[in-house]
Parts: sequence; C-alpha cells; structure tokens
Amino acid sequence: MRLYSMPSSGNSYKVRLLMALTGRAVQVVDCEYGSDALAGAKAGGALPYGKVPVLVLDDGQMLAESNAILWYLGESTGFVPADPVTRAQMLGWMFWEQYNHEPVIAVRQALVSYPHRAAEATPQRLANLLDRGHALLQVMEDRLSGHDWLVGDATSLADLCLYAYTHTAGTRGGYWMDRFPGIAAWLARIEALPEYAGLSA
Ligand SMILES: N[C@@H](CCC(=O)N[C@@H](CS)C(=O)NCC(=O)O)C(=O)O
Repeated sequence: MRLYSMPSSGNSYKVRLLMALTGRAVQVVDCEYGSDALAGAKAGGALPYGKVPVLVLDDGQMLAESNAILWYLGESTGFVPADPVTRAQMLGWMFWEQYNHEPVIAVRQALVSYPHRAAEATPQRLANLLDRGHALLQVMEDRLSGHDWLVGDATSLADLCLYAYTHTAGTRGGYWMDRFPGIAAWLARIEALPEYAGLSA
C-alpha cells in the first residue's frame, strides 16, 4: 500500500498513528504544502479530491478522506467496537470531528502556523475560532472527565481521530488547554499506548 501523507497535517497523522499502533507497513509519500511531491500527486491523479491523505491499495484502488481510511484500516483491529451501538457512537464522534472540530481547531492551528495562511489570520477570525474551539473542547471534556475513552471502555478510532488535532490545540493553536484536565489525561493515555508514534512535524 502507498500513503500520500502531509507530515505536518493532523488528518494525515491520524492515519500514520493507526498504522503505527497496528504495525501495518506502508510506503509513505510525504506531500508537504508547497512541495513538488504534492503538486506531482495532484497532477498525476493520485488525489481524488485534491487533498491528502490518500491510501492507494495494492490493487490500485484509492481511498480518500482520513476517517474513511481509518475505517478501512481499522477493520479487524481492536480499535472498532464489536457492539453496533458503540460502533455507531464511534462514527458519531468521527463525523463530529470532520464537521465541527476540524474546521475550527485545525483551521486556527493552520492560520497560526502556516506562513501561506497568515494573510487570512485576522484578529477577528482568530478570536472567533478561539471561542468556538473552547466550546468544542468542552464537549470532549464533558465526556472525558468521567470516562477514559470517547466511546465504550476501550480505545477506538474515535480517540485516534480526535487526538490528531487536539494534542496540538494548545501548542499550535493557542487554545487554553489548562481548562480541560479530562482531555489532558486522555491525551496521556493515548501517548502511553504500545507503539504510539508522535506527529514529529
Ligand atoms: N476531509 C479531508 C481533509 C483533507 C485536507 O484538507 N487535507 C489538506 C491537509 S490537512 C490538504 O491536502 N491540503 C493540500 C491542498 O489543499 O493543496 C480528510 O479528512 O482527509
């Protein structure tokens, strides 16, 4: 398999994290913003929606969208709950991540840390994303203050998915993570998983 992946991106990182935790081998093609590799992957038709990550299977089929890739790679691992209701709750968090969390918390991190997004980082927009992000983090805190994991009683794809942009929300995004002790303990639990691999970009 080949993974087109952006080293600095949480959406790509969540896939790399699952692969590390499950010991899956894959050829990784680094496609950082502004790189020839990203331009080449787009021009060569390797990215169906023009975005990374994309997983190319051994038979050439392509999977786009980070959470769809997690779902595919999560089959037959311990990261997908057996119980149908818990499994649906896991998907609920993953849809929430893409529709609510990522468009706010990842976007503020991108505006603050990528030079090519700096012109969009107006004070009003950053303030709005800060307030909205704190409200979203509180949703996670409400769950994690009383539970070890987002669904059920074990690590699932929902935890790996939401870890990606939450663990850098303070350092890259300027969110006030001291407010969220339940999230801090959950981040530490994920980082203690065997074969955990960090973002390192
Ligand atoms: N919803 C998509 C988002 C993918 C996405 O926005 N990828 C960004 C990096 S985080 C990208 O490929 N940007 C390159 C570009 O727009 O040229 C997913 O979860 O995979």
